[in-house]
Amino acid sequence: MEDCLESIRDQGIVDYETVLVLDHVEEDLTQLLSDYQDLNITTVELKKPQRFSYSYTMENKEENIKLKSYSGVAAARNAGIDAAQGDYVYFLDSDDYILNGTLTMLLKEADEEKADLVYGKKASTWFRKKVFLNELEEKRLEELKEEQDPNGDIENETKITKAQIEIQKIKENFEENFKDHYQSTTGKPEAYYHLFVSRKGLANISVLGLMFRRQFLNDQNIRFDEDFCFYSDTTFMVQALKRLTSAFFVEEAVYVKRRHNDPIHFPAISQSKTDNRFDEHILAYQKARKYTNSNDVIRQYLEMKLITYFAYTYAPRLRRSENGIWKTKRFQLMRDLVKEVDPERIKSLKKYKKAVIKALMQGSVKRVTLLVTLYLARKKIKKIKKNKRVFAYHLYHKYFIKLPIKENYVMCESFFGKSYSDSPKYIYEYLNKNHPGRFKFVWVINKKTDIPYHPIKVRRFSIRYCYYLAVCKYNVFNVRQPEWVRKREGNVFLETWHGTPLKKLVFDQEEVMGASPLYKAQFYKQSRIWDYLISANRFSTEAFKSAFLFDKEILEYGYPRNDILHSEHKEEIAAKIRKKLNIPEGKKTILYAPTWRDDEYYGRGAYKFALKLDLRLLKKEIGEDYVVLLRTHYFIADSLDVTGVEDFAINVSKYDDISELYLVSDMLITDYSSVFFDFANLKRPILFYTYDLDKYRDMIRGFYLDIESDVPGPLLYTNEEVVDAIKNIDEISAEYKEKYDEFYERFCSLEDGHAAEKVAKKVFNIE
Ligand code: C2G
Repeated sequence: MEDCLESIRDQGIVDYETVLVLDHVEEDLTQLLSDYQDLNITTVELKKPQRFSYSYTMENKEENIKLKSYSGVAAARNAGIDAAQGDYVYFLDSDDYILNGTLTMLLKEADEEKADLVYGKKASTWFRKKVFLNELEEKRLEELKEEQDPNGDIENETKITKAQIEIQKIKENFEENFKDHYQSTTGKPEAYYHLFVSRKGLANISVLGLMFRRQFLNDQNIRFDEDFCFYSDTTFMVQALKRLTSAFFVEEAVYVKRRHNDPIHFPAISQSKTDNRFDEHILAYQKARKYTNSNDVIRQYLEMKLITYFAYTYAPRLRRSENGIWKTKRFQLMRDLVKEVDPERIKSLKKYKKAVIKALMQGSVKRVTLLVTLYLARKKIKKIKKNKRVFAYHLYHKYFIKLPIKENYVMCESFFGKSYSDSPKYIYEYLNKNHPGRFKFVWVINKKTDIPYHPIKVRRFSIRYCYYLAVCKYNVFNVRQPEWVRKREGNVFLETWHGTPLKKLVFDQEEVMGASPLYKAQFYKQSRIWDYLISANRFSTEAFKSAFLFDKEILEYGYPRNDILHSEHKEEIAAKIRKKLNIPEGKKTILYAPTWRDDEYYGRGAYKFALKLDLRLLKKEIGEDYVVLLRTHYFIADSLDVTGVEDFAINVSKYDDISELYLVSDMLITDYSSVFFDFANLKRPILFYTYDLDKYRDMIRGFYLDIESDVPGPLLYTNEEVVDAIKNIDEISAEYKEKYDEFYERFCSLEDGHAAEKVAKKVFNIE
């Protein structure tokens, strides 16, 4: 809401009013209203009943309409129009905002042209204003670079042509049907295209980003239909588009629609779940159609939208549906509606669409089902050809999941099959060492790796992987399972997770800047199958509860992966690893292990990383005494370049188990990675190279701790500071001694080298 109000303030316009419509707001708004006094706010309160009734059905329409009058988005907007006193009305939802200059530009155009409607562009984002503007600026700079590139592509031109062709078609239709009227409809075909034709489905037809002349809405008596929850803009826009005499598009005026990344706590209206969306959709279609006549271009496009809806949304649903209503009442209703469609329109359809609509008109549920089955099968085959994994998923769902569960089979996976490492490794080794033969193991591993105790090895997403995923009783993993994994009766899913969190996780993150904006919704679904979750300390337990909305058993036992750091053989193990890595005798070792940046990626799971540590400088300054082990996060796709400093920097990014690397490291440098919580078990010095702290903390993630006061080492911002700190490491250790001890007590004191044992006993039912 602050982004919204501030974006109004930043417009720099003087003569305006803000009508704030309160739809049963329970919070006290006194402070907010006083903070934004300069916005000339008038508040309008909607009265009872409390909420929009979602129980609307075609059957008992009358009764429901009475129930839900004066609440919901349609009622709110109507109340806003009624209360408004200015010349123009602009609708702004409280979770959205507008870019600077938007209202000024729209107003100028409206005044100059005496227009009924002026409208701008609609941008869509997952982010709050600060982040969005920052992104926009970065994009602009990127585009500037491209413009200067003589090989830059000319793709945009073809896009414009497509829109122009459509607009031309609409113009011709206008000329044909409304010759006399056409002179006075400046900008109307363009508005038809932008605001109606090009909007996918009826739900995307919207008044956001549009500025109407208030007199026009009042003269024509155009209001939002309060029967609707999801589709109230459809009939409004059909009426407005038909009746307006002029419309103007201002490209630079931008309305920013903020998408909701957390449908669990803050669903957008479009994300709310209801069974009745079909009824609303159809009613919106019917009502909108009533406002058009047979030769109307809008009717033409409305009918096309109905046909598309039937072919690609309704028919697949009909096929899957076990609910009689889809095959009887609703099917009949669709049939009646399609029968009214101009036959010429149906003649012009292509293959699948034409066939399926004909089958509908004949009233044959069977034939529609057959056609859609064939259509979907063709689509699936195409998908399989493109991506073999789809076949494996298909087998999983269709066959493997129906096979009996293998009671003593355990599937283990670490970091998406990228390595043999982390807590799953240590639980696996504990079980094999102490209960040989009791379980059979399957390891998910995507590369050639030696794994002791001869497990079955499978590649992630292969057919064998899908098979074992379906039949293994136990599943031990440290990140997430794919969204399509089902929990079967008898399955036990142990999520070990992979670190004590400094950076905020999932539902505690305000923004989701990673490659998958639907992360929160996906995470929620994926984490519902977990039975147990491991935590290394009380702090993590609390964080996981709120971040994962996890309410099952949390095993606060310490991390199995840290057992090795408390092993009595750790010196011998370290000596072996030093040899394996060719660390020169007599040199001390620094491990540099930074985390990933959510906003810099090539695609899902493939993130960019630019090394900001100046290896040449480090080599020059400390190369006599030290070597550096460079270790990127498992998400990083870029490989590090150590040319010229090979004798000083060893790239250990492909080394499987970071816990082993801790053992050979005299010092850790990290940034915001959870690695320091684990490394602290060794009580060795830790430095934080936080060159992008402000951006990372304030824009990208947010932290659970105050990094400036709670971590056991100094924050360093430049290479020179890093060099300096390494040279003075003894003084730093002394300076941080007390803080380190407190830190250890808080985060590491549960670790006693027996976490794997405790977890195994609990989860695998071993006495
Ligand atoms: N890791 C690694 N090398 C790095 C960074 C991380 O091997 N350079 C491994 C460590 O085991 C680490 C784990 O990946 O504990 C998780 O890495 P983080 O950098 O903490 O990032 P993320 O994967 O986002 O994990 O609650 C855990 C974290 O806060 C989230």
